[in-house]
Amino acid sequence: MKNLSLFLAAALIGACFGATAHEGQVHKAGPVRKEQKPWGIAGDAKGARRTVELTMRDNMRFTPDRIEVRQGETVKIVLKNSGAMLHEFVMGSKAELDGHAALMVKFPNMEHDEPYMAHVKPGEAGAIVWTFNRPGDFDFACLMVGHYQAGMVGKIKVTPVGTAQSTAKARRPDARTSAQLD
Ligand SMILES: [Cu+2]
Repeated sequence: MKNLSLFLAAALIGACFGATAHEGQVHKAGPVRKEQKPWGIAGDAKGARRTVELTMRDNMRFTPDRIEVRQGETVKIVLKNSGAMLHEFVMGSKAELDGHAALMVKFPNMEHDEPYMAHVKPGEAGAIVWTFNRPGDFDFACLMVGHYQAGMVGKIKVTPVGTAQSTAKARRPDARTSAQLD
């Protein structure tokens, strides 16, 4: 029964995401797998050089509500639930989160789990390790029914490697290594 509902949920998410996903991307029902997403890919804990801690509260806010990383960084994201209700952390594009949130409204008990999500019970903490290997502006949200709609969302900025270098150059115009890069 559990397997069936998991399969059903995965199929629904696949069907939903399929509409907004990049062409050629295949969504399969099944166990958690490492899959390249526009906002990165599941990382290995031993590759994480940095830990970012977010707190989720019943006022429907994440603190902080912004994550900034450099392209290529593997980050351990620790999610603390300081509220009295279940919260979750789901990364994605705005379009995918919108679609997923709408599905949650239709199927509030839908089970969903992917490496870029964490579901955290009140008073507990969860963690995910993620490699931000693609630059861009992405979103994260709690998709529990009512929470997303109440604005329980945040932003992720992944700075491209090239931009990070030119920023460093601008700060240290006379540095030898910068000159060599030119
Ligand atoms: Cu929430």
